[in-house]
Amino acid sequence: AANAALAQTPDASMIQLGSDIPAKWKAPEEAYNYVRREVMIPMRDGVKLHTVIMVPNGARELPMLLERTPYDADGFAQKGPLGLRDAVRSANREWVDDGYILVYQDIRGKYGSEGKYVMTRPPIGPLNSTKTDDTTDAWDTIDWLVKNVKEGNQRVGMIGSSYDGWTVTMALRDPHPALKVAAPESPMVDGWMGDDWFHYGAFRQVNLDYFSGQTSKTGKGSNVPRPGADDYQTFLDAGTAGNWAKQHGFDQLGFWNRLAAHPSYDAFWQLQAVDKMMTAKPSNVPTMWLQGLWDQEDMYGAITAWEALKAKGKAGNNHLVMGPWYHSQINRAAERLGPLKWNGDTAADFRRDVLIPFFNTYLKDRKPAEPLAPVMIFNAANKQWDKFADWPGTTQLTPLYLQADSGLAFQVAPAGEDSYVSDPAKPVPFLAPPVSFADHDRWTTWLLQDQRAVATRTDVLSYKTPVLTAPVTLQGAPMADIFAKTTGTDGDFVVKLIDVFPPFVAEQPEMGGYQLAISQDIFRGRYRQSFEHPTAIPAGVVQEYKFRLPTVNYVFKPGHRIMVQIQSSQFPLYDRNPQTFVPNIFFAKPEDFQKATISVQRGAAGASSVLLPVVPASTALK
Ligand code: PG9
Repeated sequence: AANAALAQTPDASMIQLGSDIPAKWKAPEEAYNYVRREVMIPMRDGVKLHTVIMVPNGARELPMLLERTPYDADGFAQKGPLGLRDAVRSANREWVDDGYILVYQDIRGKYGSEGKYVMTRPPIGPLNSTKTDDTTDAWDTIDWLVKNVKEGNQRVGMIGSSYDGWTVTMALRDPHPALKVAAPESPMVDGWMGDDWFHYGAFRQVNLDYFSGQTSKTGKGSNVPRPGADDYQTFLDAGTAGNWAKQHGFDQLGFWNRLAAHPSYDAFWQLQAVDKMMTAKPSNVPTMWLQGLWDQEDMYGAITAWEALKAKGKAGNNHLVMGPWYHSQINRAAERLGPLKWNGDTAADFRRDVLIPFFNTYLKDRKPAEPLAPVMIFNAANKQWDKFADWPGTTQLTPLYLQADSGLAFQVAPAGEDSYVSDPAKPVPFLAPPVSFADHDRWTTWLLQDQRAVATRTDVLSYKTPVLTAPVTLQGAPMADIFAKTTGTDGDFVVKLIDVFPPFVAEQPEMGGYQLAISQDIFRGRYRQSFEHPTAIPAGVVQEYKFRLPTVNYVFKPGHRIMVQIQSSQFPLYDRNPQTFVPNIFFAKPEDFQKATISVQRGAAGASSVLLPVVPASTALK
């Protein structure tokens, strides 16, 4: 029988003439509840930007939610799922439920878009000699959208976190009339002062992988390969960030070269600081500035931009929201943050109950059920949102002074000092080694780790109050005000404001004695007199280091203690200060790295303190 089958003459249905791949394949679309359009939107200079538009079936007169991203628009709007809810990223599901057209665009020079990529492209002007920037690109995009998306209602809202939050801020510099509302989430606002690249001049080495990932290719580049699993050792062996960059071919990367040539707050940084641009031309678009209270990447931007607009009289339409979130957690599940647990998903609830109603007010003429408070800041001690008519709760700061014997009190201490040796060969780890920058869970929660991990080191000073018998409520930004001398000619100061939990916490035993930093930052000593013009620290002479710490809305409860920790490194997140003044720390030589004895002053010689925004009673709205 087998032989008989072989002998059979094949008929025409058995033979493929030509290719098995049709010249043009069209997948049936009936089963989808949306249409996915990919378009190339022309900008004023002819460059076309790749844009994905997700339109629900049957849409009529719907607003558009626009996100401009350097992180691959295709990835925000998958091709597979039949339902729009599943095709968009999870944070956008509530928007789909509410009835929105979702638009994702690759910014110039990234992924599917034409043109040249420039890192957080400065605005047209002294740093950008072309005729386009992310303000004109947003304008041209919105103009095209309102003219070409027939299912739209001629109104656009812009949203996005981090880099995508920065693209929102750039659109606000000269908003298209159809841009009716905006939400920059954890936007990068000032890369030198306190967002991604530096904090008060201390360089964040975690970004070295970002530079190669983002600027070695139009698509996604890779992280730099490592010689071992522990980034503490890797970066110690590299010596300086400059060395490390050189070893890994970074001299080919334009942005790294510009950043490394501008370690101080010169015109390069000042002319691209978004809050400064906002002050020059404040926007009237209703805007909700959002960020996390433990935002490990862009802690500085949202509140600073909100303050800049407020100072320009933009109060009515200018909202501030600080949630119990790590960086961009507003777009993820947020039932907890590190060891802290909340009642429900603080991000999803917020998106549904506050953010979307805010957008609907301007895009759908739908009033929110309750009027929106100008300021909403989560109180992590009480596990609740507090609403405020204004912020901060007080502009009066109360000094909490360092005392002898590791004490901390609201009275000035008698004169004295506490010394430690800061050794660049053994910097204080920002996370207990082994540490990997690629470990997402540890990276997103490092600001909340138990500071007992470093409290026993001899190069970390810890001061604490007695056990509190009454609550101490803070509503605003604390300031570190440290008087210190050093045997070196440069040096860093890290100051942490910490809530020390009671020794036993019955409802969560792992929190017994926990040292939770509620606000912390680093300051590079050479910038104590000027961010633009660094100066050597005179060895052995007391100097003042005064800098603002991240904003808090917090209650130290009875039974807890307030703690302040001071140290001179947080490695490998921040590059090491050689403690010898050199023109550019990126290119310090091995011999520049020297031990230094730091003597922190108390009392008459310099009353070191942390200035606290203490309020006698909460100013939150009832
Ligand atoms: N924090 C990231 C970033 C923002 C802006 C510039 C560079 C990096 C981000 O999450 O997008």
